[in-house]
Amino acid sequence: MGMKVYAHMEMLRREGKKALAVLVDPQSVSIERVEELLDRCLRYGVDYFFVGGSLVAPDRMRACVQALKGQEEIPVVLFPGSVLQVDEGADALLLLSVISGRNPDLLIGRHVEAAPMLERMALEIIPTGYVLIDGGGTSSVMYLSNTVPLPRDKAELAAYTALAGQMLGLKLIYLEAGSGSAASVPEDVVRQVRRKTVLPLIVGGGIRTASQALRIARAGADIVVVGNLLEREPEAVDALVEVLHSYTVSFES
Ligand code: 1GP
Repeated sequence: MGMKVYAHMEMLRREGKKALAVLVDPQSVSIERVEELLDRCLRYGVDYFFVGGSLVAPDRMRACVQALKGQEEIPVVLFPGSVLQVDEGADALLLLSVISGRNPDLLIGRHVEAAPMLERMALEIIPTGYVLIDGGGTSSVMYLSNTVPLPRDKAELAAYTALAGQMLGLKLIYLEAGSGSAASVPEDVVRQVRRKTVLPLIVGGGIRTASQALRIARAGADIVVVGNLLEREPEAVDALVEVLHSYTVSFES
């Protein structure tokens, strides 16, 4: 892909197209497995690789990014669970601010710590408003971020949180129910965030079927993310790509 990652995301948004990102957690998959999954994702036409996790050692991060960068078709985007997960070999970095929470470290503290390192890297930096929505149960991200997710039935709160992020100059909104969550982000939350903001919108956590992905896309997500599904049932990813790529109606959102 010759285009910068964010320009590509904006283009999707403008044209009403939908995309699938697969999240690879370098701590939970071996390099041999990453290579196997990479082949599969190329065949299926996956749009982005997101790489990161709650707890990832830097050497595993590096090896995984290197393996995924063995091709040039699918951009590799860092989705870091910590400053230790920043790797120069990727194409872009989602610089996450957990705007659903009130932990100053995740709103500005870690960003300051990372700034001298990021300054020297050629990574494309995409400032991202990360909004945690209750997915049922305690997710790793909830525990590690030391924040309380937004309640599932408070779509308006999520919408104004995202709007405030947009007003602050963030470039992307990421609605997260948590990896492996029992329930994905409710469609009403996606819909209201979509209506209130103009930014590209990513939704992930607990998505397991093509029909679920389609409903979330129809509610206004531009990019749907799956992690567990790729690891546990990789052949199912094909149907998600298919359903999202054949989505054509652009003005429902
Ligand atoms: C990405 O955390 C998600 O936002 C991935 O969640 O592993 O449940 O697909 P799953």
